[in-house]
Amino acid sequence: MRYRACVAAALMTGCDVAMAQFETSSTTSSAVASGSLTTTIGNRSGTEGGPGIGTYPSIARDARVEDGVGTNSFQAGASLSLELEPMRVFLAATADGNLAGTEEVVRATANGDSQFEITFQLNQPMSWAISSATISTTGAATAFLSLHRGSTVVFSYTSSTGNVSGTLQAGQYTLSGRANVAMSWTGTDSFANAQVQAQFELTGVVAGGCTGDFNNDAVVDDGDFLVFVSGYNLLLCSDPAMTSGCPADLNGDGRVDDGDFPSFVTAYNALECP
Ligand SMILES: [Ca+2]
Ligand SMILES: [Ca+2]
Repeated sequence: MRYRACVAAALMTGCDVAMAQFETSSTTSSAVASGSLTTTIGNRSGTEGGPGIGTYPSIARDARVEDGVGTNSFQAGASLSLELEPMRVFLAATADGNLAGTEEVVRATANGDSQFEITFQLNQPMSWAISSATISTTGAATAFLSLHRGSTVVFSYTSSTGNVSGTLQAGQYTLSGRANVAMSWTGTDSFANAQVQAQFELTGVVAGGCTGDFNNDAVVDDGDFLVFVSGYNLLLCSDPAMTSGCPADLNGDGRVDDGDFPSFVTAYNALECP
């Protein structure tokens, strides 16, 4: 009842303490830039960067290297910014690289890598939303933004997306993203860029929801049992026919099997959500 009371209270007064998710999340991140030149008239190389610096609510890191020999040059950059609020994350990861040279270049590279993982726990079903996400690449680059529960993919974007939203069952989740460029000299000047920018938000406790209440009607009954049986028969969360988000995988191991059954039976026997 504590969370449902909290939702009602949040409409009037805010209820960050009980609903906060990202204050207790764990975060790993890094931004690293490196580049090198090997030419007939001299060599250069450089590396900068490392783990994202900071703690909740702000984590940031910028790295940039550039150097040259004669008319040849390399530039590489990586930038990371995470701003965490109790229920919201503003994230930005970018990487870029630039190689310019002449036939004197024997070998050249430019690498930028910015990445993060935010792991958080939901003790009750919650809804999420991304108001917009810019995910783009140019040249030899990759970028993604994804959310996993165990081995189950909730979403994984590799290009820009508009407004998207959904619901999450209770469990542990990892929000991750990466912007990466990895360039090698190909005989012509080249440029690459990758960026991931988005606002990810937990928008509230799903009304009446609890573990095993897949249709969010505040009871765990035969309506939910059908969802569980459907998932159980398919087994793998990766099965294209599985209900989106694989809600019946209650322990988050990517399968709906006997490991999930005891949790469901307990909720089914209790019938009403706490
Ligand atoms: Ca239900
Ligand atoms: Ca499972």
